[in-house]
Amino acid sequence: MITNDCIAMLLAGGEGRRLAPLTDHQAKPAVPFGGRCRIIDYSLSNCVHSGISSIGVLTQYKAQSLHDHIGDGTAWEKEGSAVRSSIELLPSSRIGTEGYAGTADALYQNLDYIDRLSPANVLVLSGDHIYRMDYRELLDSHKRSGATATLTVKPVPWKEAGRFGIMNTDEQDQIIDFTEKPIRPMSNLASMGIYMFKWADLRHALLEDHSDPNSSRDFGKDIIPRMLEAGNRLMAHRFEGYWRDVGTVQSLWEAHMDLFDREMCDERQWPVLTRDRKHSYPSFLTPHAVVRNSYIHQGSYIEGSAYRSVVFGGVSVGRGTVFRESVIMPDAQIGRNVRIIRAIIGEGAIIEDGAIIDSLDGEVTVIGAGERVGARTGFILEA
Ligand code: ADQ
Ligand code: ADP
Repeated sequence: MITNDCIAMLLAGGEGRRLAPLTDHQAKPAVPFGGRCRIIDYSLSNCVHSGISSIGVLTQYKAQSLHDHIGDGTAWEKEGSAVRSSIELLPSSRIGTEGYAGTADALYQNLDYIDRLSPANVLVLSGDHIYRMDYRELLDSHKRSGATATLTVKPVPWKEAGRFGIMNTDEQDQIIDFTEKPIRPMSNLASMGIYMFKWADLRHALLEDHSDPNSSRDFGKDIIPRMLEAGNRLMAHRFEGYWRDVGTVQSLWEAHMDLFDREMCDERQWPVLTRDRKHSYPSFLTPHAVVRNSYIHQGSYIEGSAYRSVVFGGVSVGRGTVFRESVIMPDAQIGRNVRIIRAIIGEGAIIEDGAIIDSLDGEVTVIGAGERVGARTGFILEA
Protein backbone atom coordinates (compact mmCIF):
# COMPACT_ATOMS: atom_id res chain seq x y z
CA MET A 1 0.00 0.00 0.00
CA ILE A 2 1.51 3.34 -0.95
CA THR A 3 1.14 6.39 1.23
CA ASN A 4 -1.96 7.97 -0.15
CA ASP A 5 -3.75 4.97 -1.54
CA CYS A 6 -5.73 4.62 1.66
CA ILE A 7 -5.89 6.23 5.08
CA ALA A 8 -7.97 5.12 8.06
CA MET A 9 -10.40 7.15 10.16
CA LEU A 10 -11.19 5.36 13.39
CA LEU A 11 -14.42 6.41 15.13
CA ALA A 12 -13.86 6.30 18.86
CA GLY A 13 -16.16 8.97 20.25
CA GLY A 14 -19.36 7.11 21.09
CA GLU A 15 -20.66 7.15 24.61
CA GLY A 16 -21.16 3.41 25.06
CA ARG A 17 -24.10 3.72 27.43
CA ARG A 18 -24.84 0.01 27.25
CA LEU A 19 -21.40 -0.75 28.70
CA ALA A 20 -22.04 1.28 31.84
CA PRO A 21 -20.66 1.37 34.49
CA LEU A 22 -17.44 0.39 32.67
CA THR A 23 -17.79 3.54 30.57
CA ASP A 24 -18.55 5.92 33.47
CA HIS A 25 -14.97 7.17 33.45
CA GLN A 26 -13.58 6.02 30.13
CA ALA A 27 -14.56 5.79 26.48
CA LYS A 28 -15.81 2.41 25.26
CA PRO A 29 -12.76 1.83 23.03
CA ALA A 30 -10.53 2.40 26.10
CA VAL A 31 -12.19 -0.36 28.14
CA PRO A 32 -9.68 -3.16 28.91
CA PHE A 33 -9.98 -6.33 26.85
CA GLY A 34 -8.45 -9.77 26.83
CA GLY A 35 -6.01 -9.55 29.70
CA ARG A 36 -3.46 -7.06 28.47
CA CYS A 37 -4.90 -4.55 26.04
CA ARG A 38 -7.89 -2.29 25.36
CA ILE A 39 -10.73 -2.69 22.87
CA ILE A 40 -9.37 -0.11 20.41
CA ASP A 41 -6.06 -1.99 20.12
CA TYR A 42 -7.70 -4.53 17.80
CA SER A 43 -8.63 -1.94 15.14
CA LEU A 44 -5.37 -0.06 15.60
CA SER A 45 -3.32 -3.24 15.23
CA ASN A 46 -5.30 -4.24 12.13
CA CYS A 47 -4.38 -0.87 10.59
CA VAL A 48 -0.71 -1.25 11.44
CA HIS A 49 -0.47 -4.85 10.20
CA SER A 50 -2.30 -3.83 7.00
CA GLY A 51 0.37 -1.24 6.31
CA ILE A 52 -1.88 1.83 6.57
CA SER A 53 0.35 4.84 7.01
CA SER A 54 -2.08 7.41 8.46
CA ILE A 55 -4.63 6.62 11.10
CA GLY A 56 -6.86 9.41 12.44
CA VAL A 57 -8.57 8.59 15.74
CA LEU A 58 -11.78 10.60 16.26
CA THR A 59 -12.47 11.05 19.94
CA GLN A 60 -15.17 12.83 21.89
CA TYR A 61 -16.78 11.15 24.90
CA LYS A 62 -14.23 10.80 27.76
CA ALA A 63 -11.53 11.47 25.18
CA GLN A 64 -8.77 11.76 27.78
CA SER A 65 -8.88 8.03 28.53
CA LEU A 66 -8.04 7.31 24.89
CA HIS A 67 -5.46 10.08 24.65
CA ASP A 68 -3.66 8.70 27.72
CA HIS A 69 -3.66 5.25 26.18
CA ILE A 70 -2.57 6.20 22.66
CA GLY A 71 -0.20 9.01 23.56
CA ASP A 72 2.16 9.71 20.68
CA GLY A 73 1.29 6.35 19.10
CA THR A 74 4.83 5.00 19.16
CA ALA A 75 3.67 1.89 21.06
CA TRP A 76 2.00 0.75 17.81
CA GLU A 77 5.10 1.04 15.70
CA LYS A 78 6.03 -2.32 14.27
CA GLU A 79 9.65 -3.35 14.30
CA GLY A 80 11.13 -4.09 10.93
CA SER A 81 8.12 -2.78 9.03
CA ALA A 82 8.62 -0.88 5.78
CA VAL A 83 5.61 1.37 6.38
CA ARG A 84 5.45 3.36 9.57
CA SER A 85 1.91 4.07 10.72
CA SER A 86 1.37 7.46 12.24
CA ILE A 87 -1.56 7.80 14.60
CA GLU A 88 -3.16 11.22 14.96
CA LEU A 89 -5.67 12.02 17.70
CA LEU A 90 -8.55 14.10 16.36
CA PRO A 91 -10.66 15.13 19.37
CA SER A 92 -13.85 17.10 18.70
CA SER A 93 -12.80 19.57 21.41
CA ARG A 94 -9.93 20.92 19.31
CA ILE A 95 -12.34 22.07 16.60
CA GLY A 96 -14.18 24.31 19.05
CA THR A 97 -17.68 23.30 17.99
CA GLU A 98 -20.44 21.61 19.97
CA GLY A 99 -18.75 18.33 19.17
CA TYR A 100 -19.30 15.63 16.57
CA ALA A 101 -23.06 15.44 16.02
CA GLY A 102 -22.72 11.89 14.67
CA THR A 103 -20.27 9.57 12.96
CA ALA A 104 -20.57 11.30 9.57
CA ASP A 105 -20.21 14.71 11.19
CA ALA A 106 -16.99 13.49 12.83
CA LEU A 107 -15.52 13.01 9.34
CA TYR A 108 -17.07 16.20 7.99
CA GLN A 109 -15.39 18.21 10.76
CA ASN A 110 -12.06 16.71 9.69
CA LEU A 111 -12.31 17.37 5.94
CA ASP A 112 -9.19 19.53 6.09
CA TYR A 113 -7.18 16.81 7.78
CA ILE A 114 -8.15 14.28 5.11
CA ASP A 115 -7.72 16.74 2.23
CA ARG A 116 -4.19 17.45 3.36
CA LEU A 117 -3.35 13.74 3.02
CA SER A 118 -5.37 13.58 -0.23
CA PRO A 119 -5.95 9.82 -0.18
CA ALA A 120 -7.65 7.96 -3.01
CA ASN A 121 -9.63 5.88 -0.51
CA VAL A 122 -10.71 6.31 3.10
CA LEU A 123 -11.28 3.39 5.43
CA VAL A 124 -13.84 4.21 8.13
CA LEU A 125 -13.62 2.00 11.20
CA SER A 126 -15.24 1.58 14.55
CA GLY A 127 -13.16 1.50 17.70
CA ASP A 128 -15.20 -1.12 19.48
CA HIS A 129 -14.88 -4.36 17.60
CA ILE A 130 -12.84 -7.45 18.42
CA TYR A 131 -11.47 -9.01 15.22
CA ARG A 132 -8.35 -9.54 13.17
CA MET A 133 -8.62 -8.33 9.58
CA ASP A 134 -6.25 -7.55 6.75
CA TYR A 135 -7.75 -4.39 5.25
CA ARG A 136 -5.62 -4.88 2.11
CA GLU A 137 -8.07 -7.57 0.97
CA LEU A 138 -10.94 -5.12 1.41
CA LEU A 139 -9.03 -2.43 -0.48
CA ASP A 140 -8.22 -4.84 -3.31
CA SER A 141 -11.83 -5.91 -3.77
CA HIS A 142 -12.94 -2.26 -3.52
CA LYS A 143 -10.53 -1.23 -6.26
CA ARG A 144 -11.35 -4.21 -8.47
CA SER A 145 -15.09 -3.47 -8.44
CA GLY A 146 -14.61 0.29 -8.79
CA ALA A 147 -17.40 0.79 -6.23
CA THR A 148 -18.16 4.08 -4.50
CA ALA A 149 -18.10 2.21 -1.22
CA THR A 150 -17.42 -1.33 -0.07
CA LEU A 151 -18.97 -2.49 3.20
CA THR A 152 -17.56 -5.41 5.13
CA VAL A 153 -20.42 -7.78 5.92
CA LYS A 154 -21.22 -10.90 7.88
CA PRO A 155 -24.41 -12.86 8.54
CA VAL A 156 -25.53 -12.42 12.16
CA PRO A 157 -28.07 -14.45 14.18
CA TRP A 158 -31.57 -13.42 13.08
CA LYS A 159 -32.62 -12.41 16.57
CA GLU A 160 -29.74 -9.89 16.69
CA ALA A 161 -30.23 -8.47 13.19
CA GLY A 162 -32.15 -5.46 14.52
CA ARG A 163 -28.96 -4.15 16.18
CA PHE A 164 -27.16 -3.76 12.84
CA GLY A 165 -27.30 -2.16 9.43
CA ILE A 166 -29.02 -4.90 7.38
CA MET A 167 -28.84 -5.36 3.60
CA ASN A 168 -29.71 -7.47 0.59
CA THR A 169 -27.25 -8.08 -2.23
CA ASP A 170 -27.39 -9.50 -5.74
CA GLU A 171 -25.32 -12.49 -6.97
CA GLN A 172 -22.32 -10.23 -7.57
CA ASP A 173 -22.53 -8.95 -3.96
CA GLN A 174 -23.71 -5.52 -5.07
CA ILE A 175 -25.89 -4.02 -2.33
CA ILE A 176 -29.51 -3.57 -3.44
CA ASP A 177 -31.01 -2.24 -0.25
CA PHE A 178 -29.84 -1.23 3.22
CA THR A 179 -31.70 -0.39 6.43
CA GLU A 180 -30.05 0.77 9.63
CA LYS A 181 -31.31 -1.19 12.65
CA PRO A 182 -34.56 -2.40 11.05
CA ILE A 183 -37.49 -3.24 13.32
CA ARG A 184 -38.43 -6.15 11.01
CA PRO A 185 -35.18 -7.30 9.33
CA MET A 186 -35.62 -8.64 5.76
CA SER A 187 -32.20 -10.33 5.87
CA ASN A 188 -29.53 -11.27 8.39
CA LEU A 189 -26.62 -9.97 6.33
CA ALA A 190 -25.16 -7.24 8.56
CA SER A 191 -22.83 -4.35 7.97
CA MET A 192 -19.84 -4.64 10.27
CA GLY A 193 -19.50 -0.85 10.34
CA ILE A 194 -16.22 -1.12 8.40
CA TYR A 195 -16.40 0.94 5.20
CA MET A 196 -13.99 1.59 2.34
CA PHE A 197 -14.91 4.72 0.38
CA LYS A 198 -13.48 6.49 -2.62
CA TRP A 199 -12.54 9.75 -0.98
CA ALA A 200 -13.92 11.95 -3.78
CA ASP A 201 -17.33 10.28 -3.46
CA LEU A 202 -17.36 10.28 0.32
CA ARG A 203 -16.32 13.93 0.40
CA HIS A 204 -19.23 14.80 -1.86
CA ALA A 205 -21.66 12.81 0.31
CA LEU A 206 -20.41 14.46 3.52
CA LEU A 207 -20.94 17.93 2.07
CA GLU A 208 -24.44 17.00 0.92
CA ASP A 209 -25.28 15.45 4.27
CA HIS A 210 -24.09 18.54 6.07
CA SER A 211 -26.49 20.76 4.15
CA ASP A 212 -29.47 18.52 5.01
CA PRO A 213 -31.06 19.84 8.23
CA ASN A 214 -32.97 16.56 8.72
CA SER A 215 -29.91 14.35 8.73
CA SER A 216 -28.77 12.66 11.93
CA ARG A 217 -25.22 12.77 10.46
CA ASP A 218 -24.69 9.03 10.82
CA PHE A 219 -23.05 6.61 8.37
CA GLY A 220 -25.66 3.89 8.82
CA LYS A 221 -28.73 6.11 9.00
CA ASP A 222 -27.79 8.75 6.44
CA ILE A 223 -24.65 8.34 4.32
CA ILE A 224 -25.10 4.75 3.12
CA PRO A 225 -28.86 5.04 2.32
CA ARG A 226 -28.23 8.37 0.57
CA MET A 227 -25.48 6.89 -1.60
CA LEU A 228 -27.73 3.99 -2.59
CA GLU A 229 -30.63 6.28 -3.38
CA ALA A 230 -28.41 8.34 -5.64
CA GLY A 231 -27.66 5.21 -7.66
CA ASN A 232 -24.06 4.66 -6.56
CA ARG A 233 -22.51 1.22 -6.78
CA LEU A 234 -22.05 -0.16 -3.25
CA MET A 235 -20.48 -3.56 -2.78
CA ALA A 236 -20.51 -6.07 0.08
CA HIS A 237 -17.20 -7.69 1.06
CA ARG A 238 -17.78 -10.89 3.02
CA PHE A 239 -15.62 -11.49 6.06
CA GLU A 240 -15.26 -15.08 7.25
CA GLY A 241 -13.20 -14.61 10.38
CA TYR A 242 -14.08 -13.96 14.00
CA TRP A 243 -15.69 -10.56 14.60
CA ARG A 244 -17.67 -9.20 17.50
CA ASP A 245 -19.16 -5.84 18.36
CA VAL A 246 -18.59 -5.55 22.11
CA GLY A 247 -21.08 -2.75 22.78
CA THR A 248 -22.95 -4.45 25.62
CA VAL A 249 -21.86 -6.03 28.92
CA GLN A 250 -23.17 -9.40 27.70
CA SER A 251 -21.22 -9.23 24.40
CA LEU A 252 -18.06 -8.01 26.16
CA TRP A 253 -18.29 -10.96 28.53
CA GLU A 254 -19.02 -13.41 25.69
CA ALA A 255 -16.04 -12.15 23.69
CA HIS A 256 -13.85 -12.89 26.73
CA MET A 257 -15.28 -16.40 26.99
CA ASP A 258 -14.55 -16.83 23.25
CA LEU A 259 -10.88 -16.51 24.19
CA PHE A 260 -11.12 -20.07 25.51
CA ASP A 261 -12.50 -21.88 22.50
CA ARG A 262 -11.07 -20.05 19.53
CA GLU A 263 -7.65 -19.42 18.18
CA MET A 264 -8.00 -15.90 19.52
CA CYS A 265 -5.16 -16.55 21.91
CA ASP A 266 -2.66 -17.29 19.13
CA GLU A 267 -0.77 -14.02 19.01
CA ARG A 268 2.02 -15.05 16.67
CA GLN A 269 0.60 -14.22 13.24
CA TRP A 270 -1.21 -10.98 13.89
CA PRO A 271 -0.35 -9.80 17.41
CA VAL A 272 -2.50 -7.19 19.09
CA LEU A 273 -0.20 -4.25 19.70
CA THR A 274 -0.75 -2.13 22.79
CA ARG A 275 0.87 0.38 25.08
CA ASP A 276 3.35 -1.39 27.33
CA ARG A 277 1.74 -2.09 30.60
CA LYS A 278 3.40 -1.00 33.77
CA HIS A 279 3.14 -4.56 35.05
CA SER A 280 6.15 -6.16 33.45
CA TYR A 281 7.02 -8.36 36.41
CA PRO A 282 5.82 -11.96 36.71
CA SER A 283 2.61 -13.19 38.28
CA PHE A 284 2.94 -15.06 41.53
CA LEU A 285 0.71 -18.01 42.37
CA THR A 286 0.99 -19.00 46.04
CA PRO A 287 0.73 -22.67 47.16
CA HIS A 288 -2.98 -22.02 47.85
CA ALA A 289 -3.71 -20.90 44.31
CA VAL A 290 -5.68 -23.17 41.98
CA VAL A 291 -5.78 -21.99 38.42
CA ARG A 292 -7.56 -23.90 35.65
CA ASN A 293 -8.29 -22.90 32.05
CA SER A 294 -7.53 -19.24 32.72
CA TYR A 295 -5.38 -16.37 31.54
CA ILE A 296 -3.33 -14.82 34.35
CA HIS A 297 -1.52 -11.72 33.16
CA GLN A 298 1.62 -10.08 34.40
CA GLY A 299 2.12 -8.79 37.87
CA SER A 300 -0.82 -10.56 39.49
CA TYR A 301 -0.73 -12.12 42.93
CA ILE A 302 -3.11 -15.06 43.30
CA GLU A 303 -3.87 -16.99 46.47
CA GLY A 304 -7.39 -18.07 45.47
CA SER A 305 -8.92 -20.21 42.72
CA ALA A 306 -9.65 -19.23 39.14
CA TYR A 307 -11.66 -21.26 36.62
CA ARG A 308 -12.25 -20.20 32.99
CA SER A 309 -11.41 -16.60 33.78
CA VAL A 310 -9.37 -13.76 32.33
CA VAL A 311 -7.21 -11.97 34.90
CA PHE A 312 -5.50 -8.75 33.79
CA GLY A 313 -2.22 -7.41 35.16
CA GLY A 314 -1.75 -6.08 38.65
CA VAL A 315 -4.68 -7.97 40.16
CA SER A 316 -4.48 -9.44 43.64
CA VAL A 317 -6.71 -12.24 44.85
CA GLY A 318 -6.86 -13.35 48.49
CA ARG A 319 -6.96 -16.82 50.01
CA GLY A 320 -10.24 -18.75 49.88
CA THR A 321 -11.56 -16.63 47.03
CA VAL A 322 -13.09 -18.44 44.07
CA PHE A 323 -14.02 -17.09 40.69
CA ARG A 324 -15.48 -18.72 37.66
CA GLU A 325 -16.19 -17.47 34.11
CA SER A 326 -15.17 -13.99 35.12
CA VAL A 327 -13.10 -11.10 33.83
CA ILE A 328 -10.95 -9.28 36.38
CA MET A 329 -9.69 -6.00 34.91
CA PRO A 330 -6.32 -4.36 35.70
CA ASP A 331 -5.36 -3.60 39.28
CA ALA A 332 -8.56 -4.93 40.87
CA GLN A 333 -7.99 -5.88 44.49
CA ILE A 334 -9.99 -8.89 45.60
CA GLY A 335 -10.01 -9.90 49.26
CA ARG A 336 -10.33 -13.27 50.97
CA ASN A 337 -13.25 -15.69 50.75
CA VAL A 338 -14.87 -13.80 47.92
CA ARG A 339 -17.09 -15.61 45.39
CA ILE A 340 -17.35 -14.21 41.87
CA ILE A 341 -19.42 -16.02 39.23
CA ARG A 342 -19.98 -14.74 35.65
CA ALA A 343 -18.91 -11.20 36.38
CA ILE A 344 -16.79 -8.41 34.96
CA ILE A 345 -14.83 -6.60 37.69
CA GLY A 346 -13.78 -3.14 36.48
CA GLU A 347 -10.30 -1.67 36.55
CA GLY A 348 -9.06 -0.94 40.08
CA ALA A 349 -12.27 -2.13 41.78
CA ILE A 350 -11.98 -3.22 45.41
CA ILE A 351 -13.88 -6.30 46.46
CA GLU A 352 -13.78 -6.75 50.21
CA ASP A 353 -13.40 -10.00 52.18
CA GLY A 354 -16.44 -12.26 52.02
CA ALA A 355 -18.26 -10.43 49.21
CA ILE A 356 -20.41 -12.51 46.86
CA ILE A 357 -20.85 -11.38 43.28
CA ASP A 358 -23.23 -13.76 41.56
CA SER A 359 -26.53 -12.89 39.97
CA LEU A 360 -27.61 -16.55 40.47
CA ASP A 361 -29.75 -16.33 37.32
CA GLY A 362 -26.90 -16.61 34.81
CA GLU A 363 -26.85 -12.89 34.01
CA VAL A 364 -23.47 -11.22 33.83
CA THR A 365 -22.80 -8.91 36.79
CA VAL A 366 -20.61 -5.89 36.23
CA ILE A 367 -18.71 -3.84 38.83
CA GLY A 368 -17.51 -0.41 37.69
CA ALA A 369 -13.93 0.78 37.61
CA GLY A 370 -12.73 1.85 41.07
CA GLU A 371 -15.97 0.72 42.72
CA ARG A 372 -15.85 -0.81 46.20
CA VAL A 373 -17.99 -3.82 47.04
CA GLY A 374 -18.29 -4.81 50.72
CA ALA A 375 -19.38 -8.17 52.09
CA ARG A 376 -22.88 -6.90 52.83
CA THR A 377 -23.34 -5.10 49.56
CA GLY A 378 -22.66 -8.22 47.51
CA PHE A 379 -24.90 -9.06 44.61
CA ILE A 380 -26.13 -12.45 45.79
CA LEU A 381 -29.88 -12.93 46.10
CA GLU A 382 -30.26 -14.92 49.31
CA ALA A 383 -31.71 -18.37 48.63
P1 ADQ B 1 -23.44 1.24 15.90
O1 ADQ B 1 -22.44 0.36 16.52
O2 ADQ B 1 -24.74 1.42 16.63
O3 ADQ B 1 -23.77 0.73 14.40
P2 ADQ B 1 -22.39 3.86 16.41
O4 ADQ B 1 -22.98 3.86 17.75
O5 ADQ B 1 -22.61 5.01 15.53
O6 ADQ B 1 -22.81 2.62 15.54
O7 ADQ B 1 -20.83 3.62 16.61
C1 ADQ B 1 -19.90 3.40 15.58
C2 ADQ B 1 -18.55 3.90 16.04
O8 ADQ B 1 -18.52 5.30 16.01
C3 ADQ B 1 -18.17 3.52 17.47
O9 ADQ B 1 -16.82 3.14 17.49
C4 ADQ B 1 -18.41 4.78 18.29
O10 ADQ B 1 -17.49 4.85 19.34
C5 ADQ B 1 -18.12 5.84 17.25
N1 ADQ B 1 -18.91 7.04 17.43
C6 ADQ B 1 -20.24 7.15 17.69
N2 ADQ B 1 -20.60 8.42 17.74
C7 ADQ B 1 -19.49 9.14 17.52
C8 ADQ B 1 -19.20 10.53 17.46
N3 ADQ B 1 -20.14 11.42 17.64
N4 ADQ B 1 -17.92 10.89 17.21
C9 ADQ B 1 -16.95 10.00 17.01
N5 ADQ B 1 -17.15 8.68 17.05
C10 ADQ B 1 -18.40 8.26 17.31
C11 ADQ B 1 -22.75 0.73 13.37
C12 ADQ B 1 -23.40 0.88 12.01
C13 ADQ B 1 -24.25 -0.36 11.70
C14 ADQ B 1 -23.38 -1.60 11.83
C15 ADQ B 1 -22.75 -1.66 13.20
C16 ADQ B 1 -21.79 -2.82 13.33
O11 ADQ B 1 -24.19 2.06 11.99
O12 ADQ B 1 -24.78 -0.27 10.39
O13 ADQ B 1 -24.18 -2.76 11.58
O14 ADQ B 1 -22.00 -0.46 13.44
O15 ADQ B 1 -21.32 -2.91 14.63
P1 ADP C 1 -24.42 2.40 22.94
O1 ADP C 1 -23.44 1.51 22.23
O2 ADP C 1 -24.49 2.18 24.41
O3 ADP C 1 -25.77 2.45 22.29
P2 ADP C 1 -23.14 4.49 21.55
O4 ADP C 1 -21.93 5.17 21.98
O5 ADP C 1 -22.97 3.51 20.46
O6 ADP C 1 -23.82 3.85 22.80
O7 ADP C 1 -24.15 5.60 21.13
C1 ADP C 1 -25.57 5.43 21.18
C2 ADP C 1 -26.17 6.24 20.07
O8 ADP C 1 -25.87 7.63 20.23
C3 ADP C 1 -25.65 5.84 18.70
O9 ADP C 1 -26.71 5.86 17.78
C4 ADP C 1 -24.61 6.90 18.39
O10 ADP C 1 -24.50 7.15 17.01
C5 ADP C 1 -25.17 8.11 19.10
N1 ADP C 1 -24.10 8.96 19.58
C6 ADP C 1 -23.01 8.59 20.27
N2 ADP C 1 -22.26 9.65 20.58
C7 ADP C 1 -22.88 10.71 20.07
C8 ADP C 1 -22.60 12.10 20.05
N3 ADP C 1 -21.55 12.60 20.64
N4 ADP C 1 -23.45 12.92 19.44
C9 ADP C 1 -24.54 12.41 18.85
N5 ADP C 1 -24.88 11.12 18.83
C10 ADP C 1 -24.06 10.27 19.43
